[in-house]
Amino acid sequence: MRKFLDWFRGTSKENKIIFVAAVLSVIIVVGAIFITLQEVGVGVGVGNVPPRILSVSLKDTNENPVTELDPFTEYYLYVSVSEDNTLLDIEALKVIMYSPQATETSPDSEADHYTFIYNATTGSWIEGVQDTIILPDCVVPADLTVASGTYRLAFRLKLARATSPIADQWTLKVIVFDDNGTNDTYIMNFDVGVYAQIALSANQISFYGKPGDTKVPSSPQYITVTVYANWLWELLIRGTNLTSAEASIPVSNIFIDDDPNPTEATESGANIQALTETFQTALGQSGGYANGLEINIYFYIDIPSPLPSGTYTGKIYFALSVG
Ligand SMILES: [Ca+2]
Ligand SMILES: [Ca+2]
Ligand SMILES: [Ca+2]
Repeated sequence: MRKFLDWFRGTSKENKIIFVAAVLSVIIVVGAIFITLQEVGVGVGVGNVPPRILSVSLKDTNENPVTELDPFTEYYLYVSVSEDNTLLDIEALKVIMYSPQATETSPDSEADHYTFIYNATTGSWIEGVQDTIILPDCVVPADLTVASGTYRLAFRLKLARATSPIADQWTLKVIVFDDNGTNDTYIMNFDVGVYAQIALSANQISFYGKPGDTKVPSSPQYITVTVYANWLWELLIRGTNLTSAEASIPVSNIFIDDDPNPTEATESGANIQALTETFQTALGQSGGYANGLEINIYFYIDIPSPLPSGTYTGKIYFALSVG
């Protein structure tokens, strides 16, 4: 130490300045503050610090945290960010959500992959799947001159594939980019709840015939059942007896088929099937994820004999069993 001090005292002013500058250089590395000595003046530059994601949370519109999202329902994704170069340095937020059937880089699709981007330069939100961002409910920090803030993405999934916490889940990845080419990433998981819906092409069919007629086709000849389901599904059907003031036709006289020929020698597809008063699977129709799958169901009736003339009415119910 003494040797060092002796050397310090004995050096010229010029050498001392260089020595001090060298000490400041050490501080530069630690504090990331660049200080340069230029003859008599001192210049100061501020370096970039990467943004940092402090927290990410999924909430419903009542602000309750959620771990399972229902399709076609609005949710909020909160992303809290700190940025020592102030929020003005934040360039973009990218949010990617993908199912276990996809990867981060898969193309966007209603079933498996959603991308949301906030572009801070233009102040715009961009959605990869149409009609998924709920713009009026998105929020960005009002003051960008501070070191931290929270962004809120308001969004809805469409017919996203259902998952369960005991199997594979959806992945949610948030990446925050600053204007200096650095970023921070946050990954979490969530589930998508089961969703099922069917639509019928008509809400009424009719038959016309006389006692003893068999396999009389309906008008319209078939009903198209459109299936929307994000999980394993089964199409169910049941009916009621058709009744008039004087008599009734048993529900088992009504038949369904998946082709327009009820009497062919070699049945195609599913076999013609009599309806019952309790739900049963319709023509073996079942499957996995279905987004608008159309199933045509042809109807026929055997008209008993003898039977009083008149109008007989009843109901046929369709249901989707999911799970
Ligand atoms: Ca920065
Ligand atoms: Ca047939
Ligand atoms: Ca058939």
